[in-house]
Amino acid sequence: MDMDMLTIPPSTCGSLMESTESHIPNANINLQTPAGDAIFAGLGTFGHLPFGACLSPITAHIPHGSEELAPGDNFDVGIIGMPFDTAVSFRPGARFGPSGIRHNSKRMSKFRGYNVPLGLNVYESGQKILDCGDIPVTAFDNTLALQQMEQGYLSLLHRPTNTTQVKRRRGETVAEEILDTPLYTKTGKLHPKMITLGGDHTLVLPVLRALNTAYGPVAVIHFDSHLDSWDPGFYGGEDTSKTSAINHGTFFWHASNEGLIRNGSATHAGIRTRLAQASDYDDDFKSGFTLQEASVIDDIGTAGIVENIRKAVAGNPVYLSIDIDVLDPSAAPATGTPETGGWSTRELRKIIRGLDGLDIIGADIVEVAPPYDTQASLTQMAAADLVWEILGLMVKRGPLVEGTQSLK
Ligand SMILES: [Mn+2]
Repeated sequence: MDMDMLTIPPSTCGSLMESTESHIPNANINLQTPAGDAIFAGLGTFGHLPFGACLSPITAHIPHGSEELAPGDNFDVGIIGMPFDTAVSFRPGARFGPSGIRHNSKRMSKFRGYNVPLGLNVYESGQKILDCGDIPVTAFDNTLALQQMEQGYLSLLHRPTNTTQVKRRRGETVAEEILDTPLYTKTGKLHPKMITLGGDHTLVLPVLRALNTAYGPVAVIHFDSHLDSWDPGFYGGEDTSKTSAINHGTFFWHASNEGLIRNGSATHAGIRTRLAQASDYDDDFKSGFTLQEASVIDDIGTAGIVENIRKAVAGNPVYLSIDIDVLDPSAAPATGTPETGGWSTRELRKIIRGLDGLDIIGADIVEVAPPYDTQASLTQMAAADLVWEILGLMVKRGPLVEGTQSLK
């Protein structure tokens, strides 16, 4: 039997025998076990994290800081679901992604929370990590849904962090000075970090719009088999409307045109899509991206891919976006637009850990569509494990203070 399945520690046997002293049968049974919930029990937050009422109620017009935030839980790192999937081109179903990823994160808990490669237990880091639930998103009006996602994200992003004191960093080492203000933020304040559970990939546009209010344009690391920077004139349908122009293949085009991405600091990895024409790569380059195809892993390995990514985003606040279809369909079949020839979960997890030390200020895992998953929930399990790795990176790095670039 796996030790983490124990619900009642052996020491409570004595209490059982003494229960006749109480009027309530078995009153002395200790329900506060070392393992917390049994790993298969619980209400279904990500990794048995506490639920926080961080979204309730959602306030309006937060970007410019003029309004008081509604009462709610403050946190350092939050998990937030965006069950939105009405802007996909092929298979819908990612609206069930947030609940599916949470369900398949059940084996993550404080009791077995130590991440060996990263060398920490996120549950014991001192940072407050909450599962903030899902942003309410309509399935009937994409324009409204985008506004809901942006507003929900803003209301989380502009909450005070739970941690208020931070240490100045010098490169990869931590020195002792205490800083009053983080240098990256437009607001002069610390902002909590969020990991978004998608949802289709379109949600990155409202997220980047929201992040812009705290950080300005950010660097982007994008793992995907597709470019997602297609011109909506081409990819928005024959009679492109304002609504149809924003979809899961065009959101980076919009983000680039809206100035949400730092020039020359965005990078795709894992690309292997068919193109409409060879010049699609040139258009993508104009959107500010560098690119590594999936197959280069055979030539330069995970280390080479990590090195190129780190070079692309060096010294910038980084947004990390993972389309689950970057994985090979053998590892992650349950996604909207699967492409063969992708990476293994081992390779991708190794690459993600290679981002240790970067200032990842937000991340997502998207396009997980549980209706197409295997009986063993392969895709959702892979997604949950990727969230776990990102959580480790964010907690290990700590609150965003000052990048290596500003110390050169
Ligand atoms: Mn994508």
